[in-house]
This record gives sequence, C-alpha cells and structure tokens, in this order.
Amino acid sequence: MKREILLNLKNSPLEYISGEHLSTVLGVSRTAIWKVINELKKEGYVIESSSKKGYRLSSTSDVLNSFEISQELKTKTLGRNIVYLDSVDSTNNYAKKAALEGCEEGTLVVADNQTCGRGRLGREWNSPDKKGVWMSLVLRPEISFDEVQIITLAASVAVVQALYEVAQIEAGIKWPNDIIINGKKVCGILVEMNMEIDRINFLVLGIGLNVNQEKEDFSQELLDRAISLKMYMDQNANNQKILKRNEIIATILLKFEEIYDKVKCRAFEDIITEWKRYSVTLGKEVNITHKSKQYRGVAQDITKDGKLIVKCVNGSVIEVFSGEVSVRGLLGYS
Ligand code: BTX
Repeated sequence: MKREILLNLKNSPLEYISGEHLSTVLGVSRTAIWKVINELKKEGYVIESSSKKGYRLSSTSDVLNSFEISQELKTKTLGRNIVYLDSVDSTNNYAKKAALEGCEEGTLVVADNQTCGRGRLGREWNSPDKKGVWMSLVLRPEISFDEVQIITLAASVAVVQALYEVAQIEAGIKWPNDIIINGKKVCGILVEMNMEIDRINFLVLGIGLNVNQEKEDFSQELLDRAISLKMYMDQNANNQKILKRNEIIATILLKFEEIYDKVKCRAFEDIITEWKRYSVTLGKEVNITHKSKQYRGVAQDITKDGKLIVKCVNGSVIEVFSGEVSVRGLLGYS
C-alpha cells in the first residue's frame, strides 16, 4: 500500500490529495492512510499535510531506495537488480561479495552512508549519510587486464555527461579518475577487479559523487580540494535545480550503459575521443608520482588503452598506467 500511496502523491505533484480520496481509491481506512504517510515521512519523504486539503509530496524530497531508482531508470540491463542499503562499510566491498556469489552483470549496490568508503591506494573516501551518491556496479566485460583502465575512462565520461544532463553542470576529467568542477573534486571513481591467470572474472565500478554537502560537511583539509553539486549550484544563482540522487544515479547508469556498449564492441577509440573532450589534463603541465618516482612534464595524449603519455622535462616520453597526477592550476599544484 505504501508504494500505491506514494505513486498517487507523485502523480499529483502540485495538488493536495485528500485522505478521503486515498482511502476510497485504496479501500482502506483514513487512519491506515495517515499511518503510512507517517512511515513515509520517517523514511525521509517531505509530505505537507493539511487537515482540510490532505497530503502533498514536496518536490524537495531526496529519498534514496530501490523503488525510487527503478522509477527513474531507463537502462536495458544496468541497475535492473538493485541492492539498497542504509549504511554499509563500502558499496565496493558489498558488490564484490555479491559478484563472488554470482550476481548478474549490472547489479547496482547503493547506500545512503558508507562507514569505510575507499579511494585508490587505500585512501579514505568521505561518504556522509544522505549527502552523496555512493554506488557500485558489478561488470563482467570481456577485456584483458591491460584494458581495464578503459572502464575508468568510460565511467568518467558517463558521469560528466550525466551531470550536464541533470543539472547543466560542465565538469572536467582529471586523469585518470577525478571529476572536477571549478578546479575541485566532485566525484571519484574506483575500479577494482577479480581475476584469474588469463581473464577477468568481474570488475566492480565504484562511483562516489558529492551531491548535498555544505561547506561544513567537509574537513578543512578536504574543503580546499572538494566540492559538492549543491555547493557549486549555490554559487551559481542561475542554477537552482533541486538535486535528486535517484535521478542522478539513473542518468549516470543510462550514460554509462551507452558507453559500456562501446566497451563491449571494443570501440575504445570512440571512448577515448569522448574522454579527450572533457579532459582537463591534456596539454597541461603535470607532476606524476608513480611507484615513488616523480616525473614532471606535459601531458600530451592518452593511449588507446588509457595510459597517459607525458613528455618529461628531460625530453623523454613516458606512458603512465596509473599513479598520482597533479595538474598545474588544479588541486593545489602551482
Ligand atoms: P582517490 O584515491 O583518487 O581519492 C581519494 C582522496 O580524495 C582522499 O585521499 C581525499 O584527499 C579526497 N577525498 C576523500 N573523500 C572525498 C570526497 N567525498 N570528495 C572529494 N574528495 C575526497 C577516488 O579515490 C575514488 C573514490 C571512490 C569512492 C566510491 S564511493 C562508492 C564506492 N565504494 C567505495 O568504498 N569507494 C567507491
């Protein structure tokens, strides 16, 4: 009954619906309706109640759950199996376990809160409750170990395109896995894999996107380098769209599905071309830290499997598979 009431309220976003009408349509008492409305409120739905007019769902509700995501979803396969969790150590950890137990490709694990969100190289990913999109997708692509980087690049492109579609925000990509707005990190991508000697069993694509944080939600250290969509939009008074994590997730999945189809048919060049359109790294002076070595030079290009090509100050040209990159003028490298 909860879903039916919710659908009725959603179908009438501007008008109040009376308790009497709901009780007639659903064949239950008005007290039963009132109880469910209270449950929905506890789940986080903002419902305006008026003793005379009835109930109206506020457009500011940003409730995350499988039902809400599937209402928005337009994909063929990705996200058709959704695991929603209030809180989890890391959605990547959960997705890995699900993958080991044989879950289907495209299974989405999403949480309101992560207690041990992870970045690359064992770093922490700050994932406060209800403030962001903390999600992981299980993928089983037929690619080799050397080609895994293409998934990170494809996901970066999908996130950038989704942010534009959902909120007309023009984000950039810092190689290999940071999505940047106004020079600050709004999203990070973590791809982890499980493999046998000669093939990949599965990948877990983790995406962490800051959505609703205010300045106070970040530590002083992070504030210098991190931003949320809300913080950005508050600075740009002309962009006042209400952000809904469900809609953002569904749009990322749709954009990623389009580009993942290109991975499947090995159209890597197309993905690279898209990636280059959004890159804030290419053509810039970069500092690379890789396996405790430091390189300085200009990022010239990326290879078709996603390695960064850097012309170093000593004239040599290197290809970097992964590592820490700082780009002059971005995130504190000057
Ligand atoms: P990364 O190693 O590139 O970035 C981690 C670094 O980013 C941290 O050391 C810190 O400086 C900074 N940082 C931490 N939290 C945030 C934040 N919320 N916003 C901006 N900067 C931050 C990036 O790793 C990959 C992150 C993937 C996160 C997703 S969330 C869903 C999935 N589950 C999980 O445990 N990880 C992934």
